Amino acid sequence: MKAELEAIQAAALEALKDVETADALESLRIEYFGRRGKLTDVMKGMGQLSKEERPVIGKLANEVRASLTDAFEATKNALESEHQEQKLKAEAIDITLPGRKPAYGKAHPVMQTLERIEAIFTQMGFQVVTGPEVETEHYNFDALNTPPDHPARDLHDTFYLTDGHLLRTHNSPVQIRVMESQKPPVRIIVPGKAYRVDYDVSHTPMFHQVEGLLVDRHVTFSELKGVLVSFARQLFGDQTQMRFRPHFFPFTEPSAEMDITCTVCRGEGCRSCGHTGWIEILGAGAVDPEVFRAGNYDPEEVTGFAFGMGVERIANLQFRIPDIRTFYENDLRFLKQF
Ligand code: 2U9
Repeated sequence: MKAELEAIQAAALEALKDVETADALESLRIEYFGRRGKLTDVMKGMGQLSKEERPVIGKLANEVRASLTDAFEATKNALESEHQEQKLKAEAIDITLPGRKPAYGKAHPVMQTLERIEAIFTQMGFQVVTGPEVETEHYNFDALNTPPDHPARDLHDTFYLTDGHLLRTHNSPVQIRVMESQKPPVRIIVPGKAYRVDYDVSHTPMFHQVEGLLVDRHVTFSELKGVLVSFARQLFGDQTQMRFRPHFFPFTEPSAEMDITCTVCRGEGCRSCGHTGWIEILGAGAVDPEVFRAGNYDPEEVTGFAFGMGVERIANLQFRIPDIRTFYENDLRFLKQF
């Protein structure tokens, strides 16, 4: 039996040398240590040994078992660390490879124009204020001296929501809100989105406006002209000429529209300017006393001026796009050009 144990030990150690996988190791383990394994069989036969032999062989059997258990454990560890090493090798990252370039985005052309407009007015001391796009009829129309039968209130022009709410048709409600919450003097611009039921080559249902409001004691119309002339020269260049034409808005009195010499023909007359040499860029006027009252300002104490411009329209003078709806089709081939 001693010889048998030694043979088993030698055979097992020899077989372990050839083991290359965890599965093969497990099969070998079962072959020797399993319920019907070779070592197990010998151990079972111990009962037939004589009293004298039993402790001697028993000791040897235990030693063989312990040494084989150690050898199996060592092989298992060796296989595991080899597997781990191979895995690390396969997953190795070549840090010398050049990285992937991130896809850089940039501001939408309308935002580029909006930012230029903002920069000019903030440099003149105007503060940027924003407000809600969902408004009430009060802030969008009533407070701005727009009569109940004014065509702007028409269902065909205004997006009405429920409960007397609507999508603001201009940014002017924000100025009313500022007047309600802040004492004069006020010098603000209001950039943001406005909404009108309109869709053609020069109108989209959502568009951007920059409106402005300046209120103080003794503000005059000539200061309004000074601010707007300075603005237009900075945006369109020093050679640009301007003219003011009388106009009507419910919220300003007197009111005017400002034209600049056509950016395409420089005033010669062309298709872009309808052969007039002039292009309208904004509306403006002295704040109507009724509007001051709606904002809780006393028209006997303060005067002021306001102006408003459509950002897409101004962006288009810069970029000359035949159809401004293309601004909002999200075609990257179009947007990447700016
Ligand atoms: C208050 C008082 C007065 C805002 C003004 C305009 C003139 C104007 C248009 C330009 C092109 C709108 O985008 S557009 O269609 N706007 O011409 N807006 S004065 O007047 C105000 C606003 C608020 C409290």
